[in-house]
Amino acid sequence: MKITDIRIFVTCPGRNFVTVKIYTDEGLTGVGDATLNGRELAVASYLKDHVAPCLIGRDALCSEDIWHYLYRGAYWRRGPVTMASIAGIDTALWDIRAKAAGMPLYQLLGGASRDRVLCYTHAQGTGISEAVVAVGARIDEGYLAIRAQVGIPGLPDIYGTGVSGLTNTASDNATPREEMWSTSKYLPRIPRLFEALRAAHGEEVHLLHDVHHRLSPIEAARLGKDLEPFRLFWLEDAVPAENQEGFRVVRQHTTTPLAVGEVFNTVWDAKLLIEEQLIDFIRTTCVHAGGPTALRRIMDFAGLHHVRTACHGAADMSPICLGANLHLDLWVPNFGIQEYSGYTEEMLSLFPHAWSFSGGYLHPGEAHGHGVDFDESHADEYPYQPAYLPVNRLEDGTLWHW
Ligand code: KDG
Ligand code: MG
Repeated sequence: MKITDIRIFVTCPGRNFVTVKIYTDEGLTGVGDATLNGRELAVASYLKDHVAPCLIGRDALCSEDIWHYLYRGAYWRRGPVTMASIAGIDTALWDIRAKAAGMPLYQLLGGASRDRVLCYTHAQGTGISEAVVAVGARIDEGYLAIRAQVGIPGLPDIYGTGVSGLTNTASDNATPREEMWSTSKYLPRIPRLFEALRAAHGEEVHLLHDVHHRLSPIEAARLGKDLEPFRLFWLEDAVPAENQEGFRVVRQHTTTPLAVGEVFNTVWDAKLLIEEQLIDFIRTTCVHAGGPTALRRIMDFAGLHHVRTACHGAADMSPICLGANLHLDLWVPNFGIQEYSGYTEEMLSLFPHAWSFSGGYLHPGEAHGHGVDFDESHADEYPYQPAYLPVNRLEDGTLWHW
């Protein structure tokens, strides 16, 4: 089955998505997500100018060889642009393989290890009482696991509490919005949030929190310790993740479970974290970690070391990424949880999908392939819009981790 064409679409149905579509001489097509929030056009150029021309005429069923051709063949390995590009191609090729086999992708991976996939969603508030109400509303919608974020008095809107990070942020002037950060204001606030959440909603609901890489190891250790009475499902991205050794300090001091890895591109970024069992959940996801070929290797490696999976699933990865993740989630023996922050109707109309949500769980559906399509006939209605993630500064102006 020969690859006859590869087209790259950058569309903005509310936020920018990069979509790869591969066509074959047997009429089968496959789609993959290659979105890299804030750097979409770099990935689109990498794919259009450097990848697609080298793949025309190759066997669409040789996805393993094509993966290594793109990874080793570039000489310049790893990095978010390269790995999102490889992911777009690899996800589309797995879609084609599963359609050719006449089965949903999870069946090719080894079949279902569970009936359904536990997911978590987001809830937030500017104040603690608002966050308590927001978590309650999510519980009423059927969610069993909820990530809670809250604003900090004295700071304007911070990560996870308002529009930041969830929508395009710079369509007006195409420069990143600036936020403000204070660790000393943040640290005492978060235990109060979870104390209020447990008091209002009881012990059963799974509660999660995302630090978004902002603390030093010893500060993260302190926060983990302070949160122990509230039994979090996890504390996410407690320290900047490129400092793998930093997790040793956090781990020594707290029994709060730790999750990390949404910014990782390969298993090398998490090798020490996994081998030393410094984390409980690995957050690598299809689009940023090189597609199903690479992600399932990371998942297996994590399984050997008692680390569970927790694919990143914010809305800045397209519905194709979520669809592909769900097949891996249904199969992987060491599954933990799947992030699911939802999509607008407009987004879903461009990406018809077979997955479903019910009672706090997702299922990828039984459509052949990964079950998510791309309606290219409407692509022109959603042109790319310049947009960036925010940047973050301390109160004195020092640039900080966002
Ligand atoms: O593009 C960045 C977002 O995907 C990220 O900020 C979301 O941290 C995030 C999460 O846990 O979903
Ligand atoms: Mg996160």
